Parts: sequence; structure tokens; C-alpha cells
Amino acid sequence: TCCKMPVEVERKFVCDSDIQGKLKKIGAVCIGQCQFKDQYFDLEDFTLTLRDFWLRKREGHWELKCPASSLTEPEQRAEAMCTNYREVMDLAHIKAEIMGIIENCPGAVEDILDSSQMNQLNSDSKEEMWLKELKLQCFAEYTTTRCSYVLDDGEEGRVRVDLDQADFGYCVGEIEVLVSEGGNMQSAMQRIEMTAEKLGLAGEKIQGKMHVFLQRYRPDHYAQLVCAHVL
Ligand code: V4E
Repeated sequence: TCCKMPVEVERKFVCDSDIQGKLKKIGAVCIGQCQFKDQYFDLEDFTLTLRDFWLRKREGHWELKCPASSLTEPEQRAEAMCTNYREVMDLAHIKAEIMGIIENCPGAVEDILDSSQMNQLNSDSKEEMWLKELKLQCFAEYTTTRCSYVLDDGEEGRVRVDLDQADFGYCVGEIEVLVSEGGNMQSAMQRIEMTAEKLGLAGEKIQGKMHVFLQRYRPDHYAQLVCAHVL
């Protein structure tokens, strides 16, 4: 399914106090600040996240991040500076992907209810039905304040840099390039590394917001993900 969805190649970095000054110096342009609440969902036994699938609702919009055809083995991926995920945004495709992952799937809401029952449901309660049916529960919720920059590095499509501040007290930067699936992943990673170099970033690995959230507030879930080399 969805073989032509864009793949997000990204590298996270530590934000020092002068990061905005450095971004401006290299010609990055601030395209604005926004705030959003994320809720992440999984089964009780972490079926999705243990396979590196991340189902999230951000300000009413669903998204499923799926591991993109990885260049490396899971153990090596955990060590790599860049990550790459295929993003599925369409709810019907998200459901199809999830049903493909979950064993003994009880079937779609549409298969369980007849059409008049379906019509009685408004879209909100339909959504809740779908989550209940698949036994998906929210395991993480946080709000991010994000300042976004774009950089024209002379290549096709821009490099994007996000500076994130999560409401549980954690800051992280992210350099990101979108590649159409089957596109040049190596070149995307080179562009990211080049941008990191221009910003004078050290090559150290940094934890993402989810990593820190789970480590702090969901230690059992966190331990299982580390064990499975997902985090
Ligand atoms: C933990 C995780 C995912 C969920 C969070 O994705 P992330 O890109 O960190 O969130 P955010 O808020 O920046 O989303 P955006 O606005 O960019 O869409 S998706 C994949 N993972 C696993 C993971 C990993 N193993 N290693 C690193 C460095 N990041 C993420």
C-alpha cells in the first residue's frame, strides 16, 4: 500500500542558546511558530511501537509513521544519526496498515455495524469505535511549541529545521528532508549532514521527545522498545 508516500529523513540535534542566530547566519528563514498536542496510540502489548510503527493524532489529524525500507539492520539503525519513516496520513490507509499488523484483527467497524447504524454515528464516536475495536489506547500525550526554519541549499526541495520545546520540559532540534519513496536517501542524508556541519553541530546522538517521555513516564514500555532496538 501507498508505495509513493514521501519518506521523512531526519536527524535530531541538541539546541544551544544561539541556535536561532546560527540558523539565520547560514541563510535559514523562519517560517513561523506553532503549537500542537500529540496523542500516540498502541495496543496494550505495544504491538505497533515494538515494530516501529507510530500512530498519532495531532490536532485532529491522524498519521502513521511506518519504518521505511531500511538501509540497515535494526541494531545498526539504532546507532545511525538519521532516521527514515514513511508517513501515512489517510485514515482508510492507516486502518488498513494497522489491521495488517495486528493479528486476530476483529474486523473493521464498517463490517460489524450495518449502514443505518453507521449513519447514526457521528465522525467523533465512529473514531472512538475504531480505536476501541482495535483495542488502541493512548500511551503518550504532550504539547510541543515549534519554531520552523527552511534553508535553500541549492538542491531540489528545501531542508527544514524545527526547534521543538515539549511541555514536559525537553528541547530538541530536527533537520529534515522529504524524499519520495524510492528516491535518493543517501543524498538526503548528505544534505542533512552538510546542514548539521554548517550549524557546527557535534556528531552526538540525541534523544527525541518520545524517547525522553517514555523513559520518564512509561519505563516499562521504554525498556521493551530499547530491548527491541526500536529506541
Ligand atoms: C519515537 C518515534 C516516533 C514518534 C515521534 O516522532 P518524531 O519525529 O520524534 O516526532 P515529531 O514530533 O518531531 O514529529 P514530526 O513533526 O517530525 O512529524 S516516529 C519514530 N520514532 C522512533 C525514533 C527513533 N528510533 N530514533 C529517533 C532519533 N527518532 C525517532
